[in-house]
Amino acid sequence: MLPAQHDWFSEFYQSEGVAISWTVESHLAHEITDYQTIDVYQTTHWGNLMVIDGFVMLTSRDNFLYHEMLTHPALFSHPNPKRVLIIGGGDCGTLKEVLAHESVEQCTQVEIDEQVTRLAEKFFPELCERNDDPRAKLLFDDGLAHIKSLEPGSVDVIIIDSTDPIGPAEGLFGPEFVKDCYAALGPGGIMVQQSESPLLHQALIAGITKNMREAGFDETATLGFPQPCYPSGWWSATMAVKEGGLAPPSEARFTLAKLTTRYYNREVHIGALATQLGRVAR
Ligand code: AG3
Repeated sequence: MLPAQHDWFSEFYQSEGVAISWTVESHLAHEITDYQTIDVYQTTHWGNLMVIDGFVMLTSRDNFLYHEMLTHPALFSHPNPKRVLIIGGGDCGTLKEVLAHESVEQCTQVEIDEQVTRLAEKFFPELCERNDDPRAKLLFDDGLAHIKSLEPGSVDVIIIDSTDPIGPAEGLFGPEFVKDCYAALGPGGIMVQQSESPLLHQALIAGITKNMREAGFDETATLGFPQPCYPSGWWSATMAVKEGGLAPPSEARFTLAKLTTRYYNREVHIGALATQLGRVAR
């Protein structure tokens, strides 16, 4: 039962004429950093809610969908992912999923805003459980500059877990960054990028796909998945492979990985590829 009087947080997604709201118990944090404004709310039904510049980043209740779908299809598309790079991802939910793969020897996370991680440690501790894993390296730096500093061919999988393509994340959606990712990846390397809503952002998805093709990637695929807390409730990840194809894992490989996921599994992976969202977007 809701109290008669309650406060609401709303994300107003003006450009699409839609908003989504949560009833909130309290406003846990409000920080203005060098990059953005971060708020955390305690909601009545969705656990904690993190908001950056008015846009919802995650809730305790449904973030597993996004983090699992951004991570596992990409890692399983590589034959033996050892060196993983996360650009953004400050709440550490993606890092946690990456480290569930035993093949991974090193996972570097490059988040521009340290405060995102500090607030995640405080208000989303379940996502930060693996931050002390010896394979994890947390850097607070500019991802655009970091990628340029890498040895060519030194990474197996790059995951771009960013905000919307405005503000500090804008360059992460541009052609130059995609070319830099291509150079940093070894043969068979995979890049995956959170690519917004298949319903609302088809032009953006088409642009990401075009950038990937033009950078030299052999194959691309856009995987859709539900994400109730984001505009339209339907979200996507766009993957690309440097030399090779984007096949789901064999049953044997999936079973051997012993993942404890809540949404992702091999059939979901196959189904997400079958939706051919990339083709719809083009
Ligand atoms: N990734 C944010 C996706 C953008 C959400 N957009 C919006 N609410 N308008 C968040 C990072 C989670 N690890």
